[in-house]
Amino acid sequence: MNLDLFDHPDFHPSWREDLCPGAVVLRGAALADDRELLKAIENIAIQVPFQYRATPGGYAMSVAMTNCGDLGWVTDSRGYRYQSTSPETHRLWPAMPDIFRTLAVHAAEEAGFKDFQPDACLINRYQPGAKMSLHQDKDEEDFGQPIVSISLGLPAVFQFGGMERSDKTQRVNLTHGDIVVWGGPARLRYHGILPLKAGEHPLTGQYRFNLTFRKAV
Ligand SMILES: O=C(O)CCC(=O)C(=O)O
Repeated sequence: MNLDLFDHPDFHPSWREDLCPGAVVLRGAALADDRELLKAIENIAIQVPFQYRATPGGYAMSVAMTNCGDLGWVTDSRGYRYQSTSPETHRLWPAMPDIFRTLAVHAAEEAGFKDFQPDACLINRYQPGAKMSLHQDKDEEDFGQPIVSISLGLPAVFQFGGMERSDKTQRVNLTHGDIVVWGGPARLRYHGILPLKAGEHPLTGQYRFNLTFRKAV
């Protein structure tokens, strides 16, 4: 690993909140990079526009998605999966920008997960009313690697539950620049996002963006 590439002097979460063993919110940890992250999202979306996908059961998702990195997460009638190309353009996903990888690796390390090697970054775009139902991230091969999730734009309520869908959930308010990391004993916890409330953010307008980093293979 090239350490220079991963050096990030501005990485200063303002404080950390532990959700449970293996899960932490690093408040404000992406703030110093917010404009660069948003510019990179815009660039990626020009190459591979956001899409509203359908679950294998045929339900339309309210969150629009695109990807960058070696692999992208997609869903359709054939199931949930990672693939190296966009189903729409049939071309490789755009490369993961260095700033994405650097931030994700730093956040994982700060949360206690050394050597995070993300090969997939799902970019979620929420408009008012969009939500993500409680789910587990289990399409990856190695649950030893954590999940790093960056919030930008409008605030959202993150639901963080247990190992069963029916377990009680914590409600965590996520605002612009927050990073959530979960792995180890928390890696398979259910999580989701409640319907986004309308608002206006100075950098993203009526949207919330989320970057979710994972090692898929
Ligand atoms: O938008 C978020 O903060 C969570 C996204 C998420 O849970 C996912 O992409 O699996």
